[in-house]
Amino acid sequence: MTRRHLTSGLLAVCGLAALHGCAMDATELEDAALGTHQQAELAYNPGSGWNLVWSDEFDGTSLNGNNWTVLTSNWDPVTNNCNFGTGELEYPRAQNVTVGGGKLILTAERTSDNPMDSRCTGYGPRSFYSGRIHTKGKVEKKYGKIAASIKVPSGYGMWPAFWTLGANISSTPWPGCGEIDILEWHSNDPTWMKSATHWHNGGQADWGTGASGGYNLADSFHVYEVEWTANTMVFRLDGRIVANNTFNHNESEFQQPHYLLLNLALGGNWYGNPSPASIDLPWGVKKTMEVEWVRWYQQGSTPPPPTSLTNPGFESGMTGWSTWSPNGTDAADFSETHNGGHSGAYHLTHWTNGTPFEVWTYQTRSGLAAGNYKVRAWVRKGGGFDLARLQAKTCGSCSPVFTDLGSYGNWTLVETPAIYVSGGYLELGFHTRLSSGNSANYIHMDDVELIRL
Ligand SMILES: [Ca+2]
Ligand SMILES: [Ca+2]
Repeated sequence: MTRRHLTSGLLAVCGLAALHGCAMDATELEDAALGTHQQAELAYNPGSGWNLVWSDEFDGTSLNGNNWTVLTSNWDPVTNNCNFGTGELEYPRAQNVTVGGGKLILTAERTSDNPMDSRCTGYGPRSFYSGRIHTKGKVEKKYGKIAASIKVPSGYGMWPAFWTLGANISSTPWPGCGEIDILEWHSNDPTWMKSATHWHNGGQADWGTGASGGYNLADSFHVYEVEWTANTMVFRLDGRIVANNTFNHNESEFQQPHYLLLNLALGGNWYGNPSPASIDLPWGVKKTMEVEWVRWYQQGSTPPPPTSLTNPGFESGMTGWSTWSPNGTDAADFSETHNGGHSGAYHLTHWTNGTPFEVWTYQTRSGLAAGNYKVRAWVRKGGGFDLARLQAKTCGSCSPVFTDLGSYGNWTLVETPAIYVSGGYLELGFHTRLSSGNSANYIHMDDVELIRL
């Protein structure tokens, strides 16, 4: 849906692959009690690791204004142009955007009202009403899987589209804002999902592809999706990856949030600017673009910062902590409740039962930004040890920075000297050693922190 759109010829050159059969058929369920038929919506599984971060299932009886803005003119207030820069023949209006039966319905119809925005008089009146909605300022996200179940209308001049624009379009005009066309349908290739991207590279830059499903896409609902990461976009029709539909990119236009658009255009430059009379939409006939749902998935949850430790308070036992012990005395470290933790119920204990022992209880961190760090922990200690340290080191055999632990009858906050990390890696924890002793020697440790200075 660009203002200067790819021609269908270019799309044809960019890629063609045939699929056979329909990946997902809607299941018709009969509601015998009511004597009606209810159409089940297409199922979709984004795959493991993808979490739903936004969706509109189009339940209820009206469009959710928290998600969408409805256009009511052939002048676009987002891009400040007439007929969307592509010479489209429709005049979007609110009553042609409806929600019902679990679906969004964008309806196109011929009109003799001659609708025309006063800012677009030079283009003449429009010949059709239709629907156009977007999420700008309401739903704007970066990366992820964006998918929708859509049934497109067929016939010459129908131009249904499911696409995105960069959320910075108001300050960085198209194509500098970037555009991802997930689905566009053209009557010349009715079995094709056509996908494209547009950005700025000294001028308008375009990439386009297409995929034939082997069936007229207008025959039913189908799932159209893009999997958009920092470096690639993969376009899928009904869950199938097809040849030549992977866009490799690192352009800044695609490293920022985008918003969604759904619209049913008629005519325009993609069809070679046909006359209104030639559009396959007779008087009194309505054609619809129907959408069962739109969903946006993103990968995993936001990873914790590298300085975040796992189980720093030992409430999950030794989870996240490793033990090194040179002489089989690792029973000297465990999680226990003696005299309670500094916080929570548990803490770590190193203690001697009368035999020589040495224990290094530690956890590792990688991916740390270069810089100085300190380790802090709460400690309680009695008795004498040959060695009792809170320490950190940048490799297993590197010399540590450490603080010798004294005797503390109550929980006491201690910290290591600063250590400079350049390779991103750090080991940190407690190191104790005793050649002989008794059970009166103990160290309790809890609530460990790694701090970047
Ligand atoms: Ca629905
Ligand atoms: Ca604790």
